[in-house]
Amino acid sequence: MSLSEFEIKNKNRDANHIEQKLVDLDYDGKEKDVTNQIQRVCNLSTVYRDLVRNGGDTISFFGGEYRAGNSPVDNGDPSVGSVEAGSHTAVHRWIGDPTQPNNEDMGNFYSAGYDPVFYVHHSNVDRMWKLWKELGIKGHKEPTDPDWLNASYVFYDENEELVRVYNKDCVNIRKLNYDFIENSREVFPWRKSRPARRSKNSQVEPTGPVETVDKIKFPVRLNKILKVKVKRPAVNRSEAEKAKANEVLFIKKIRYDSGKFVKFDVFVNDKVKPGEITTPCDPEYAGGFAQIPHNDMRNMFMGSSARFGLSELLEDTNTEGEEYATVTLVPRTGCDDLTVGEIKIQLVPIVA
Ligand SMILES: [Cu+2]
Repeated sequence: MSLSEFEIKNKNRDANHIEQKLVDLDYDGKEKDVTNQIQRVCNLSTVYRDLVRNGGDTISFFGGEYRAGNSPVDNGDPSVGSVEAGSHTAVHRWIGDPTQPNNEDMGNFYSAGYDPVFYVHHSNVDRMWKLWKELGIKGHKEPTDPDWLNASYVFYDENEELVRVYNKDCVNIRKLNYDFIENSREVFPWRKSRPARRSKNSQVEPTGPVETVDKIKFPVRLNKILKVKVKRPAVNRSEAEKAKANEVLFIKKIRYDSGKFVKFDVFVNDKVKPGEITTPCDPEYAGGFAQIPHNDMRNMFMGSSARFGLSELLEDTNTEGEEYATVTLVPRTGCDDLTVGEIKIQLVPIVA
């Protein structure tokens, strides 16, 4: 029996996600039982979170610095970028076929490029970079480190000639003779999708004592939910102070098996009834850390870190005046042997 064109095209995609199904930009490998309408609202909040709340400075958006000669494990744990760990990885996993041994094609580094949708997806990631730059937010600045600007890659051009392309050549896409045409402001509904402020009436004090982070023996394994109190560098900052620095939660020294899909979620000051926070629309949801596997690096542990912007989250959860933030890490997929080495909150200056 020969396969139809439709079957061939979708052979290595998740069969449950092909027709009439809205993408879940916070996908963790499990289906959420929500209507398309709710999914859309949550997706808009996820894009807002990736581009605004968690992308407040250069490193938070792009990720930390990998230097030549650093090993993948003992590398100073450069952080992952906000879009990369968020909606970008969710789309890879959502399209990849879970019945294939390594979630091919899109769900694995080595095979993602075999699926034509990869190029559409990554073009959109490039577009998100352009949108981030043009939001007019002070900390949204391109990297200026010469090591980064002068890093280069070799490609074949349309005449099959080898050409060397530098990062500095790609910063301004118009120099590359392309652009993304946006029809109207209406194409940015996510700009208005900051999670709604929690009403004070709906909040309850969490039950049971929660340890402060200095009492925790790190590294800690994320085979179950971890809840800790973390001291904040300042409380009730004025608007002028907030304009000078973002308050950022750092989850550092994350060690994970790079042969597996991993995702854990981070909640801050979740004062709602247990089990009530389920969607990215909730203001307590700081975001997730997700990575698709490298098939050829099975059993190899990688080091990484993640950053989550807290300034708006604390406003939206009515907790700006609290000395400690309660940070909850919820393992979703592949976290049985994932460890976290440090959790802290710091002010990150906004470079004008
Ligand atoms: Cu990708």
